[in-house]
Amino acid sequence: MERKRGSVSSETEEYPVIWLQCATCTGCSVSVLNSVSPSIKNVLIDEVIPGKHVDLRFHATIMAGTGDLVIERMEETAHKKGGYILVVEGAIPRDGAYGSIGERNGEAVSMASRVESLGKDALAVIALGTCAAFGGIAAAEPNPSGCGGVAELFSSHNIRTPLINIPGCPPHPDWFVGTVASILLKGLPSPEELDEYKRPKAFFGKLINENCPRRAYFDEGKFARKFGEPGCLNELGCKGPVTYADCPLRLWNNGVNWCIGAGSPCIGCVEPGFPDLVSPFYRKLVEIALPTKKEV
Ligand code: FSX
Ligand code: SF4
Repeated sequence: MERKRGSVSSETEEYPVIWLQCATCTGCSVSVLNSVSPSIKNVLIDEVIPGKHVDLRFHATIMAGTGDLVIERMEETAHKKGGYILVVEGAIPRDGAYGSIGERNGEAVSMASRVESLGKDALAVIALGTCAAFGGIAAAEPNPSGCGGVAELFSSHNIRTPLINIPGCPPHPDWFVGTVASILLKGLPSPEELDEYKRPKAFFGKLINENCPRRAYFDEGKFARKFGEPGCLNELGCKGPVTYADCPLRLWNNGVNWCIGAGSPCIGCVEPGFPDLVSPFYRKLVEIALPTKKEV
């Protein structure tokens, strides 16, 4: 008999996903759960791409089960080498005392050990959010827990599983859903489709500054001196000239607005080194030595 769940049939190709939440504020999950088109219900219940379905097997915030049962399910899913996609949300504390996910033989299993063991056998890993991609807020000075991103952990363990970084604090839901849909549709992204920080160029290919609606003010040197004034927000600390993301075109909250539209300077939340390198947020960019800074 044909098995039906949402619009998913027995003919459908299943893509198991294990989603680990490490040192996170859960903002990344909240952002993706607020995806509007498609809605998260459609992503999880229906076929995002005809004939292909995302089978979310483990996600601590939204799964109904708890305890050994869900850990067993996660480990079962991971038995098939290359048979699942791993999503990592949040930074990974090097010191296991700062975070664990489940137990093995009565002993807590550290987040780092989970990401390492699940990461090495995954088909691909998506580091979702700036914390998972580059360390982010969790890795800000003085970083007592030794937090870092997935790439850092992988390079210290020589893990070569394909990695896609989708930074943002939080990331836009479209960046995640669009990346997953593209993997289902045409496989993993080629190296040319990712930038030097493994971010999909489709979403992170252009500087905020290039498409900013205040760009004319920037070119004319008309700067806001106080919040609420018209003008370019450069003097108020805008990091748009060194930040790669499509926020000015995509907007947030289903197209309602975005940071600069609401009068706030861009804080560079998708860039490696956020937040330390782009702090103080409201200090003019030229006064900060940024390794990623481009001449503007
Ligand atoms: Fe970090 Fe994401 Fe910012 Fe929060 O998981 S990218 S602090 S929105 O939740 O990890
Ligand atoms: Fe827009 Fe900021 Fe660039 Fe000014 S500095 S044009 S506000 S992105």
